[in-house]
Amino acid sequence: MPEGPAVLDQYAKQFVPGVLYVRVGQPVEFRNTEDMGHNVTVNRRSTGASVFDVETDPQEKYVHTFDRVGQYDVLCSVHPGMQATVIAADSPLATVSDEGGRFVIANVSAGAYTLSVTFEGRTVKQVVEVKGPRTDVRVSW
Ligand SMILES: [Cu+2]
Repeated sequence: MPEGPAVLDQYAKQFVPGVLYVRVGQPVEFRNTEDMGHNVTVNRRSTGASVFDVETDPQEKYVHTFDRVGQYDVLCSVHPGMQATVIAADSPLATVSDEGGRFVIANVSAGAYTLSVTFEGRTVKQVVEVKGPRTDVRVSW
């Protein structure tokens, strides 16, 4: 479990970062660090079920701890263009790629794993066999 909360900020009429990976049980601070009122609406992507819906006044924050693995759509009901994704996982073996889609997950023990990759709402899974200190993976999209 990472130390401290994860942070999803509202700044310049955007959620920053656009994709946030958190651990189940890790507090997440939804901050508003600009002088403009916002809202945070979070829905579970798989079902559309509402998780919470709160106003976030300037310089305020709302803390939520996700207790279920899954992907969550984050919206601001005040500004229709504002959106983000929270991915809550119960494993440390997760990361967010760079802009080129490259990623590194360190300290993975040898064995067979199912790699799950999500991009713009679509998820693909493939089996990965980790055998040595470095395993290169190309995701079949
Ligand atoms: Cu907003």
